[in-house]
Amino acid sequence: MPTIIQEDTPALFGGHSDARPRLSPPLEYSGSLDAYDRQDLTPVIGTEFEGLQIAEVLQSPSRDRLIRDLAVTISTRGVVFLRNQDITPQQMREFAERLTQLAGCPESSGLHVHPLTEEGSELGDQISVISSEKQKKGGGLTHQLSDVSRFASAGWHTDISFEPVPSDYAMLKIHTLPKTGGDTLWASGYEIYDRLSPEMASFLERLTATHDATFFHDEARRLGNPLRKGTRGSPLNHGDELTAVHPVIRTNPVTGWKSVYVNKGFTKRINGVTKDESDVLLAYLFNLVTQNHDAQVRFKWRKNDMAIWDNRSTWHCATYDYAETRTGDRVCSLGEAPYLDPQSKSRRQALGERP
Ligand SMILES: O=C(O)CCC(=O)C(=O)O
Ligand SMILES: [Fe+2]
Repeated sequence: MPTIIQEDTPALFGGHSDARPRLSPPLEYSGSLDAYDRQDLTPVIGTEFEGLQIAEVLQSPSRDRLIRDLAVTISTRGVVFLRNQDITPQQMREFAERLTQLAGCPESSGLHVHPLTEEGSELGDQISVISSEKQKKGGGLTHQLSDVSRFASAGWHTDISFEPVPSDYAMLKIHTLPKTGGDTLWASGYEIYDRLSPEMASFLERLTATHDATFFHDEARRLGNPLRKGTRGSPLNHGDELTAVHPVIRTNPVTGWKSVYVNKGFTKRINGVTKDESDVLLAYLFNLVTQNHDAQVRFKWRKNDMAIWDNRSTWHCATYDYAETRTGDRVCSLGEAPYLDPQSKSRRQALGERP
C-alpha cells in the first residue's frame, strides 16, 4: 500500500516527503464570506457568488481571511462561480498564489507551467490562454486530449494529473464568448466516492493508478514547440516523462474528505491488477462520472465570469458546440503529492448524510 500516509512515514507520501500539505485537515470556514449573496447550484457541487470581486478581496484588510474562506468553500463545494470579474491576468496570478498558500500547499509548490506552454508566451509562463481560435489551429486547450471522439463526454478530466505534484486549484475567466454554447461541466469526486459500495471503496483504496500524457510529445511536435522539460511549478515536476503514479482514492487536505482520483483524460492503468481488470475498473469509474448528472453542475458563462475549482476532488469537461470565438485566461496552482489518509471520511459521512 504505497500511498497511505502517516506523519512518520515520508516514503508513503507518494514517495515525496517534501510535497506534503502544510496544514492538517480540515480547515475551518470562519464566516467572512457570509455577507455575500451566494447560491448552491446543486446539493453536491457548485456555488455561485454575486457581488464578490476578487480584485477587491486582494485589496481588503481582511484579505487572507477572505481568501482562506474561499479556499474552504471551493474545496467543500468543488467549484465556485464568480460573476463579472474585473480582474487582470496578473491579479489572477497573485490571487492564485495566495489561495494555494493559504490552503496549505507545500513550500515547494508554485503555479504550474504547462509542458506545452511556448517559451516567452504572451502573458507569461504561468497563464494559459484558452482559445477556440488557437484550438482550430491545433494549439490551445493544451491540457486536454486532442483525440477526436463523437462523445462530448470524452473530454472529462482533471488538470495535469500526469505530474507527480498535480494541481490543487485552477481558475478560468472567460472574456470572449459565443452567443450560446460553450458551457463547462464539473462533477464531484466526493459524490462519486459516495456512490461506491464499502467493499468496492476499500478495494480501490489499496490501489494506485498511472497517469500519462506522453501524447503531448506528438502535440509538441505538431505545434513545432519544444516540450517544457525544466521545472514546471515544483522541483518534482520536470523532464519529458509526463507520467505519474497516484492513489486511486485520495484525501483532500482542505476538507479531509475522500475523492476518486482517476480521469478519462490522463489515467491509463490501474496498477497491481491485470490489464483487463484495469480496463473494466476504469470504464466503470469513468461511467460513474459521466452518467450521474446528479453529481454534476453545468455552468452557463456570461462575459467575464470566473470559475475556480479544486482539481483534487472534481473533474470538468468543456462543450464544443459553437463556431464563434471563445477566449479566456487560466491559472493553475500545484498542491501536494496525492495521498490517502486512512482516517479520512467520505463527504456524506462527514456531513452526517445518508450514503
Ligand atoms: O474551456 C473550458 O470550458 C474548460 C477548459 C479547461 O479544461 C480548463 O480550463 O482547465
Ligand atoms: Fe481543464
